[in-house]
Amino acid sequence: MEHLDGKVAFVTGGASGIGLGISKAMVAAGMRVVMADVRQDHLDEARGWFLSQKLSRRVKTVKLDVTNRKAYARAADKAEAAFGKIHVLVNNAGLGLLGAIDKTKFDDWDWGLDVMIGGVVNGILTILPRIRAHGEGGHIVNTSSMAALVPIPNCAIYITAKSAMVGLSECLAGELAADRIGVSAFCPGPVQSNIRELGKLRPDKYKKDSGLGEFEKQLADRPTSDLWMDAVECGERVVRGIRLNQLYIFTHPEFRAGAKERMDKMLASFPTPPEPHDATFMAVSVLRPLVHQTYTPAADAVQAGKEQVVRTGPHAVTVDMTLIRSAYTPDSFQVREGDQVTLRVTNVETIRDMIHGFALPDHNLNIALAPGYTKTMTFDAGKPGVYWYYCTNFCSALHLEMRGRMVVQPKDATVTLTDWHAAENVKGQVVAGVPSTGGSK
Ligand SMILES: NC(=O)c1ccc[n+]([C@@H]2O[C@H](COP(=O)([O-])OP(=O)(O)OC[C@H]3O[C@@H](n4cnc5c(N)ncnc54)[C@H](O)[C@@H]3O)[C@@H](O)[C@H]2O)c1
Ligand SMILES: [Cu+2]
Repeated sequence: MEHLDGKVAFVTGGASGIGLGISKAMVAAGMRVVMADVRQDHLDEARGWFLSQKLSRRVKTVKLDVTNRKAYARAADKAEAAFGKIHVLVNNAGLGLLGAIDKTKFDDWDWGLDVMIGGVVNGILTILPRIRAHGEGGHIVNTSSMAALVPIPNCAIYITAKSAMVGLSECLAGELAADRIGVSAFCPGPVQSNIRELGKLRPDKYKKDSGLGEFEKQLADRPTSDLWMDAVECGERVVRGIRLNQLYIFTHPEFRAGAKERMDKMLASFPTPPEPHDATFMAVSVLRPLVHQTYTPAADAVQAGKEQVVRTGPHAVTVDMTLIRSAYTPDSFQVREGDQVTLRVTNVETIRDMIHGFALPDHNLNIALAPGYTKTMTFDAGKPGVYWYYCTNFCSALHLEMRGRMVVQPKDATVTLTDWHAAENVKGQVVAGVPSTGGSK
């Protein structure tokens, strides 16, 4: 969403820490913001700050526990009553629930997932239909964490919930794009906030079966470091991410290396099966049953030995071509500037998986063709020149031994190039295919 001026945001956990930073940055960008939070003291303090800045008309505070679906609908009603339409939903309310897996108990998991996943689901199901309904587009920000991309031990509940925000955002981004609703997974690193006050937030119903009481006490005493990012600066990045419709909003460049390491590990874990070009590493007995394959040529297939270049009109040429490693037949043909060229190519390989490419630079052609397949392409030979076509596939891509050239003769040229079929071609006769010279070096 490029233009934020006058738009309305609904920010959960919006009265403290990062959520308040986002609210402040949004108001600075001309938006109106509904701050929804479960802590009344945070709401009062936040309202007090906006009052002191003479900006209180631009914000509204609503007490809301995001796990309460009925209350969520009422909060959305209040937001619309105050500001009209909601354009941006920031699912930010969260809990710094850390602790080793052996310490966690069911109430800890239930609380964490109810707020950090359930609360987000409630937000989306409550507010997304309202955003769609006004048709002006919008944006959803789901607060994840760098910890979802660079996982660390001893925070299984937190990482479970925050990883879900990445997947959820990626899924919704594709789904909502057509309605001009952007989605971002917002993954901050350490930011100054009140996240250590976890103990004050735990509702009674999640207290019976908890193993994290000791941890909550320790966390309360943890000082906030000056090294952590300022919450308003963090909020400004969110505003920028909404403007640019960034799928991922990141704040801390120092975590890039860790994220790369994780991604590299994933990529390295994909299976890489051998293909026929790796045959030198295979036992013959494995290979033999694979190499004698036959394909029933389709009706439009070009047969080996029947390649030809035919002028079919004053400005039209048809080229029937075959390809087999490492040669195109013909490996050279000529047309005139302004011709429309119809190229029919058949891969006449009989070895399974022996896929070849055909790329023709400057003519927007780049295909891959499996054995037995035929493809017909039509293009304009609009500019005189010599254009090399080549196989882009693994077999011969590196040293380009599988290649040929198309010569486009200038319109007014009187000189005929001495290519093997050039003269016949210009006279408009049928030219029989000749065997390729293959990888002449
Ligand atoms: N601070 C960081 O370093 C950091 C890093 C990565 C991600 N995050 C995430 O950022 C978000 C904001 O955290 P913060 O650090 O600003 O903490 P914070 O405690 O300062 O703010 C969170 C706010 O959410 C509210 N909240 C908690 N449970 C709620 C509920 N059920 N319903 C409504 N509101 C509720 C709290 O009252 C609080 O005002 C969280 O999702 C957190 O996981 C924080
Ligand atoms: Cu090839």
